Amino acid sequence: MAGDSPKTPVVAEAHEVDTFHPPQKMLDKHPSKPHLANIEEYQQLYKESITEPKKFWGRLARELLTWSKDFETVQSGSFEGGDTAWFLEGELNASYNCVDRHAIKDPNRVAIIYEADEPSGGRNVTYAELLREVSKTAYVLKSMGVRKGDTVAIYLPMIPEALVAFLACSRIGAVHSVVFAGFSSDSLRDRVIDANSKVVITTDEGKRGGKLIGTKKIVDDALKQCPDVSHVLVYKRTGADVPMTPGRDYWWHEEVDKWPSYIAPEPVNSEDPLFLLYTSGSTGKPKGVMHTTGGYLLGAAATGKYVFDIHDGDRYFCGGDVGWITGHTYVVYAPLLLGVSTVVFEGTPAYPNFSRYWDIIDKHNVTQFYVAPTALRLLKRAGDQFVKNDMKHLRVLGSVGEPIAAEVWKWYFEVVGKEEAQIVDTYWQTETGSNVICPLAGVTPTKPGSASLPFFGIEPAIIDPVSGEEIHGNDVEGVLAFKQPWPSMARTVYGAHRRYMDTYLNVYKGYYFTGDGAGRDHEGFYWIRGRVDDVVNVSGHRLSTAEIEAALIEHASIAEAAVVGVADELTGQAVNAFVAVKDGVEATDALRKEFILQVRKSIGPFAAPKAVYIVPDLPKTRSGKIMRRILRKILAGEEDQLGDTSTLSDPSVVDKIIATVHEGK
Ligand code: 6R9
Repeated sequence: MAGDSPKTPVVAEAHEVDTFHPPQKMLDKHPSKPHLANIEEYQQLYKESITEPKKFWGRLARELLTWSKDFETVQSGSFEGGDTAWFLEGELNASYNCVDRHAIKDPNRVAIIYEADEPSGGRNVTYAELLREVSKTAYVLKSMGVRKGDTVAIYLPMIPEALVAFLACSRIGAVHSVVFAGFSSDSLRDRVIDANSKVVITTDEGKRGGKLIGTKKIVDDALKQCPDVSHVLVYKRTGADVPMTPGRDYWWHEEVDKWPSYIAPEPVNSEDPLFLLYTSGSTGKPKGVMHTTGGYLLGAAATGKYVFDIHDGDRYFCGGDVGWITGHTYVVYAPLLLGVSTVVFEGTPAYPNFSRYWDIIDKHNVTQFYVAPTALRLLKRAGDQFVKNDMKHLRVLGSVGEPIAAEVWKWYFEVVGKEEAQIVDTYWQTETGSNVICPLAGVTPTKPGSASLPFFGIEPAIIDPVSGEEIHGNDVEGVLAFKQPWPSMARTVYGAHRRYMDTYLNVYKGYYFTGDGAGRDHEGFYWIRGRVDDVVNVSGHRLSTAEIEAALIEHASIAEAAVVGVADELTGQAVNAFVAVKDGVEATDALRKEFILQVRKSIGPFAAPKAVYIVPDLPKTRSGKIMRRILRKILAGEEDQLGDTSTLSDPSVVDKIIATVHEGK
């Protein structure tokens, strides 16, 4: 396969989809060669990973990670028992694996390429410097009373100190719980309380797209209702004058100055938690997804190596934020575990102009770039004149977080990659820890819009949602599940194991349920269709409609709310809210603005509804269930396909809602 020219259509007839092979030019500029010789080698290894997972993962775990104590049991437990464990007797330390082993070998190698919001403001951090920073910060956390197993909340923008904070926690066996710095104070409060975090790490302010973000102020507001937080560590990013609470708030630069540059890493058990990360599900309350150390790190390292074709000396740039799983696994863990340079970009793709990503790729000779299609849609729309850069070192262009439309895929390949880099559309979730359905760069042929084939150890199943039975063979559609445990799967929802079981493992017995619909085509390629639950995906951000409804209902004027996702050209999906106001409340533009503000305040600006429709009532069944399907159809302009509305308690509300939507308010 490798070596064929790109764009070779190998499928014709009923399936008019082009298949793209790894471009010859990508292989020509390769520093050596891809880790696997060809697709046959993938197939052979894949087979071993499914039929002999213990042999396969035991070998990879010893090859890619450094263990202070070797494991004996590669895997134990089952989906049914909800007790999957990997590398049981093994002990290791995440920060040792990400930092020390590279700092010892090659101290001057660049670990972090920091690209600040202002193009002139960045700097590099070597592995030796990173080791010193991580050690000092680990000491600071210890001095604040953080012990092995304790949780530390991180509310930081995209700066090198975010990575230092992650690694400082893991160095002493503490659990990081990162909260995306776009979340409001209410959301931060809920996550700090749920995770029992006693220490919070933040900045005075953040800087993004030329705008300042009052991170410390948001933390102060959140902590008014978090009496158990004893310490706040504040990194001075902008020098803004922010209030410091004596005895609780400490400046990062003053604290790290007190401690030595080396602290020994604390070995933890493979199954000790590494982090919590909150994500949205179909119910209102976000879930604290828990990942453990050995298995998660192995997933990150293995996908970094094989999916992104990472080699020594590469410069890897993932545009995701460390506040989401993509940033955890592919800004921090995968590149650092493999000892390459990771770009930490503080800004936005549109500042100071739409060339920013491409300028960064040129400036740092980036070899792999990874971003969500929402950013690509924005940049494609801005125009090709912004993509004048050579970017001649690029070998891999990754896509993540939502389906990528074929025309965006082709633009990425042709205009950004100049047909010299391979596109890898990677499907995965917060819960899977690392890529699960994805091509291997340099090896797997791809089709625009398909996430292609399963990663090692992932055995996908397409299930008929009506019968609950697995549908075998190709050319099938259904919901996507996995048949056997893999190392980086989430182990629980923090403090809510029952919820974990009910959401992922009890839906179809013996399977892990993803919550996504998918098809498997005639060649066994997977096509992800999107969520089948009440989760919407706005600009690659995962939001729960129930969570937004709960936020709206907090407003004194709202009686009831129903939120649906609608297709949006730029953001993939957009949030639309229908609200029924209380008696006597008048529908005004000012009120609509207040409702939007309510969501921004309660969750964060990224969850704000794009449209709010104030309607006399919501379409409900006689038992009171809101028929969101009808709202979706109305928004899609499919009013003639509403189906049977006679079961509604008041069918006449439908016409009123249609009139409101047509009016645009
Ligand atoms: C990594 C991440 C997970 C949900 C997932 C699915 C959607 C992710 C995708 C994709 C189509 C892809 N998703 N990658 N859909 N193609 N390549 O995004 O994690 O925030 O937990 O979201 O995102 O719907 O279930 P997370």
